[in-house]
Amino acid sequence: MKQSDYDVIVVGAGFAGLYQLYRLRQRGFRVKLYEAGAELGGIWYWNCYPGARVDTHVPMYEYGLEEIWSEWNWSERFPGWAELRRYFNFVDEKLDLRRDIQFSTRITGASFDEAGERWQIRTDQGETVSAKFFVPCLGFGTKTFIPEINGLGSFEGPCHHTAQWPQEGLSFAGKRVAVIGTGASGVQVAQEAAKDAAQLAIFQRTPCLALPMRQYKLDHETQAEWKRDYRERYARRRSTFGGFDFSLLPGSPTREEREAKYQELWDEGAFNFWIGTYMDVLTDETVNRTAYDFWRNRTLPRIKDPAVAELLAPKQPPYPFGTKRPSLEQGFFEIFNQDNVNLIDLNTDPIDAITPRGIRTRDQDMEFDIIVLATGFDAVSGGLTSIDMRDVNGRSLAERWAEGTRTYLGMATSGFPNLIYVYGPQSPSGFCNGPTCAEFQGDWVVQFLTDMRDRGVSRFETTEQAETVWGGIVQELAGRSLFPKANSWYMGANIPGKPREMLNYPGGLGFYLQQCDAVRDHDYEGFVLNGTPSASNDRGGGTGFIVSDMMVAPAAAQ
Ligand code: N01
Repeated sequence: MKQSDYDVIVVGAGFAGLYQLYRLRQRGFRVKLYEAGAELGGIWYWNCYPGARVDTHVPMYEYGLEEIWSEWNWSERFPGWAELRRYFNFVDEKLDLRRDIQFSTRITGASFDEAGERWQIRTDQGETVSAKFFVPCLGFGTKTFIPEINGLGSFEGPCHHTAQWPQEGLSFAGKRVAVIGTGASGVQVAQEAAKDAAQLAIFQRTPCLALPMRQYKLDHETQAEWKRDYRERYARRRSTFGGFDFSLLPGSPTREEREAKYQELWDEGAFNFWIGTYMDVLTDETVNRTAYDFWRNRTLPRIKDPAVAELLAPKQPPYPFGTKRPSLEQGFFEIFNQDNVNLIDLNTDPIDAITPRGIRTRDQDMEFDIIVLATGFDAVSGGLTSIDMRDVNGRSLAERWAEGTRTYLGMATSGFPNLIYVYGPQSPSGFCNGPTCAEFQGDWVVQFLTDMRDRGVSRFETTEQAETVWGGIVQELAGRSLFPKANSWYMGANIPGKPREMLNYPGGLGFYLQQCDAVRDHDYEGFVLNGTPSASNDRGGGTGFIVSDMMVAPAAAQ
């Protein structure tokens, strides 16, 4: 067994982890990053299924670091996974990251050694490494979800979850393909399979209210022109709801104004129609219905068979529009007009079993060559709880969160000193563009760790009281929105037995960062440093927070 010591162990070579490595190294920390995949990219290493592409428009889904963007150009408005991998390699070339990364190594467990005030961190390679600070940057989709379906292991052909796709690829050409699940992954993989599969069966439980992506090619001249505004666009991300260069709109427009705005957002494509719309769409069910009807009226004419159209775009909304994350589609609804594609409604014809040759539902016995499980993730918290991480009393994080997630600022948990995570539960995570959070939340973490070191703090820990206050704010904000009305991964509702709770801070990135900065400005209120509560904790340990009005009224920051 090898033993190595670092100032900081970072986990995950996606946007957040690489940013931590880069910035912490600049501050003089001795950092090592561990990555389970064999290459850079995080989610883009694992999700290499046909059709996988980002659904955030250029130039939002990249670092706002001028040394990177000034020299990098994309080929499309929504780049595919292979181009994203090339981007990560370019970032590595520029920032010289690899020398401090150990690939193909999964962190399996960690415990805090009170005497030495260090984390002891175990890997699946039999190593134990020690670090003063432990910074998991796991993203929201580290832990895949595969439902328990009778006979799943008995299928004789290839059967893969979208996030565990074979690195060498798998062609659908001429094959009989089943896709289970119609979230963002299912929509993308189905669009691709429809092109050349002999037969494609799409198993749908809940319709996906997918929006037109409006993809287009990009040339260098266009991007050179755009780059004149990149500094402002990147700075603007900080004050928006989702970390994009647009945000939710305030106000109560007239019916005509609303329709005109919907049309404008619709034509723009990307996520504009979702989180560039009026805020009241996400808080008022009557208003929400106008957005749903707008979506349905434009979607129905694209599907020829009225029975299929009713399944894909039902008269009654399956959930309030936007409360499950929409996918951005490229001809998704048209594939159902093709002879090689059929839709199976799992509500009326549920899966009975997976068989060696295919899938048996209540009414049909179908043969397939390939089964695709596009069934999503134990999102946001599942990555953290799947590490056997122990608190100072020996209890695992999974046990501690069995009844519900408890965090302070979505970054720290009591009983886990010197642990701070990026893009975690109760931070904007699932509502926020990944690279934006990686940088802005990431900068806060880097400053926090730097302050701890420079102040000689060898042990920091948050308090149960601060967690209670923060968790209350997150759930209170969620209660003002329509998000709790959907069985989404935002609510933990896609995983059987997982507590139903809002897993992401729904007040918007702008407000979130204001809260974090206020905590820093109040001597890290809500933390205990070297055994001494922050001088501000007598304000109540976090009770001084402003409650974001992002979901109820126009935010000043907009
Ligand atoms: O997962 P999902 P995803 N039997 O949880 C169905 C990001 N992403 O991988 O809706 C049958 O959204 C489930 O049905 P239901 C993005 O943030 C981004 O697609 O629960 N079906 C649903 O249809 C996204 O939101 C991109 O009723 C079952 C599907 O499986 C997030 O990842 C691309 C089932 C799961 O959908 C997750 O998306 C891809 C069962 N037992 C993903 N269990 C980009 O473009 C679940 N389902 C950047």
